[in-house]
Amino acid sequence: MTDILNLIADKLYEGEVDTVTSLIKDALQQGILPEDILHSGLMSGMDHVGRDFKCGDLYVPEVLVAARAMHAGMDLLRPLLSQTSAAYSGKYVIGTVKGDLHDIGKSLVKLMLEGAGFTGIDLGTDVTPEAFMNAVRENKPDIVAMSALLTTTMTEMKNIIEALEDANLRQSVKILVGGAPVTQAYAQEIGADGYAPDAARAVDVAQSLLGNR
Ligand code: B1M
Repeated sequence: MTDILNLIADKLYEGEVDTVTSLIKDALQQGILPEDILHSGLMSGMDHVGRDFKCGDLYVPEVLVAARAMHAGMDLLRPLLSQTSAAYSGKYVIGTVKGDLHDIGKSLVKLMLEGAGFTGIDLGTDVTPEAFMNAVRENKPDIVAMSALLTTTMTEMKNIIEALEDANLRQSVKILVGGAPVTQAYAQEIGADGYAPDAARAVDVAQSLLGNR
């Protein structure tokens, strides 16, 4: 089992979209759980990409093709991971904040929320405070979930909370924040209701914010 998962991680690192998808199909046929393929295959490959990007061994174009392979893999796993018999948990609006194009972590949070019985709207990346505010007004979600991956964009989360306050919409939603540079202390400082370090814990925090557990 670990051989094929390691191979998925390696091929994701190399950005080989077709090989990644065909290996995932093989792994599923071998009875490997979608959760294991996600964590020990795709996410492990993406971690390797992140490490090498940080130290300058990989550049943006290579990271982009790896991200494309990650998305292709997640697209294959999505129907399996979001198959749920969970009762309805609540409604979310999710997005990556203005100026930030990173969408993999946000998409994972969305996937896990759906697997836990949440439904909602994905506003995508580079989402302005106005777009968050309009989405809250139109869709009346229980939770606004924001992701930021850059230290320069995480400050947008505060702007979104302020925009919701100014529009008298803040009290109607719970605000959940996350992303690599975000911390519990930062979440408290900007007045968010909850913080989660990863997608699985985002679901736990969302459930507890809504009093579901
Ligand atoms: Co960029 N990038 N990137 N990048 N990129 C990082 C984030 C960086 C840490 C790399 C590094 O230097 N070490 C660094 C940020 C440094 C900082 O500010 N602290 C960085 C930089 C600098 C940049 C550019 C500025 C590079 C440049 O152009 N010179 C540029 C900015 C573009 C922009 O957004 N305006 C840039 C561009 C890109 C790509 C476009 C090439 C690509 C994104 C492609 C895409 O998303 N479609 C990219 C990528 C892929 C990365 C790394 C390598 C991987 C991010 C990722 O997808 N990880 C990243 C390095 C790293 O993280 N190690 C890096 C996998 C994903 C599953 O993890 O998104 O962290 P993550 O999500 C986690 C948790 O954070 C959490 O749950 C997930 C796990 O379960 N989480 C939440 C996320 N959102 C949450 C929300 C929640 C709760 C939990 O509640 C709502």
